[in-house]
Amino acid sequence: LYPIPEFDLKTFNECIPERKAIFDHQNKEIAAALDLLSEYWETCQQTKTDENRALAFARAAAAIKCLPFKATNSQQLKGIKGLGNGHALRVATQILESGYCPEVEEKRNDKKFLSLQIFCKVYGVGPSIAEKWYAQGLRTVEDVKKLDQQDIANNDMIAHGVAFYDDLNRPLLRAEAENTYKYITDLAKLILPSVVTSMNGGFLRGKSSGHDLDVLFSYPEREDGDYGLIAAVLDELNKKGLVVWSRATHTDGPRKVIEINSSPLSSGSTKEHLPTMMIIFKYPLDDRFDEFERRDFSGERNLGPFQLANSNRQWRAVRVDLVGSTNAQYPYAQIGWTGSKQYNRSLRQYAKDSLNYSLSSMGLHDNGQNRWIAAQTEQDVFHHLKLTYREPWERNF
Ligand code: DCP
Ligand code: MG
Repeated sequence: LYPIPEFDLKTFNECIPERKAIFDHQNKEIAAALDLLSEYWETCQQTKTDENRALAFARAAAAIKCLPFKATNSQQLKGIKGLGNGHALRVATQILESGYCPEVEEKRNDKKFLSLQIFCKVYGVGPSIAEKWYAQGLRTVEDVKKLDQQDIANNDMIAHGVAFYDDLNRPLLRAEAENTYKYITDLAKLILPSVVTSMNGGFLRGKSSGHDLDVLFSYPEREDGDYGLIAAVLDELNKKGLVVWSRATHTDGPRKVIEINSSPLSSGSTKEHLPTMMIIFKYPLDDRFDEFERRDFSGERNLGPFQLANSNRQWRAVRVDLVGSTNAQYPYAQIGWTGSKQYNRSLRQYAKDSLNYSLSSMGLHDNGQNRWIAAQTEQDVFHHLKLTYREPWERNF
């Protein structure tokens, strides 16, 4: 009926991580509608079924983002793996036919969803705390700020998330991210000259703004793991008074060296086991670190998050994640921390289903042969996975 030249549905459906999605794809309205439904079910999840709905709509949105043509008729969307022939296709059809999907608009304006959405934008808050706050009668960030800080004071992450809500929800611009990246990696190179660094996450995929800066470090393998590099970088930043808040994960004790015959990786979360430092960082309002880092911040040291947020400050709070990997882990860590989240999911699912491999940010494990597979570069990883290499900006699922 509406044949699409050079689009072969069979090839498109064969292998999902063979697909490409650039940030500026051609079907934004449909993808946005499906992404909203995914966000709705993720935010309002009460049951495992809701969580699965969120995943299904995220998969459907990803399929749409990968289409190499602008859809004009729903006939063109039939039989697409990931989109399916049910609920998501009906939503896509309505958007195509009338530019409007009543279900999407109803959910977008749902009062409870709007509140939960605001709560989930508080750093450190997920669907379960959001639901709890809603049940307590809270509706807005102002309501949360008014909590006599009992509820939030015993979680310093959330306390900072609330206090710096406006700062942390202002998009981080690429120039600001690059500026911060340079400042932090220059410091790291003074500590360990052989360190290799990259700016990963959404910026590497070509986004012009993001919610945080993701910095990945790579260093030679050593018995005691990570040279303490991430902690040493944090120390330096702390000495200069540039850290508002930080929390380390996965830095307890020497990490296991990747070795042949060690136990298979779990195929769960993406960020497992790599030492990570989550930071709320002071970014100079005038974008200039040279003068800024010489300032005396000692007066700010003993202020609580709310006092600090309301003080007369010359900086904006910005989220930075520092992630460490050994040189052997680096190609895998790069893929894991480049994302997108949905791209990683499809890659891991494919590795498991088609090759019986477990893929994570730490490495690739052949479960059949019970061995780890080494890689020097991201290209090697794609080769091991029997996939065509995709550039980071083609991974915007
Ligand atoms: N990641 C993942 N699974 C998660 C969270 C993250 O695979 N649950 C990976 C993919 C992300 C990367 O880590 O691209 C960085 O995480 P961010 O949350 O910073 O996501 P982005 O950088 O992609 O987006 P943003 O612009 O919001 O920072
Ligand atoms: Mg990011």
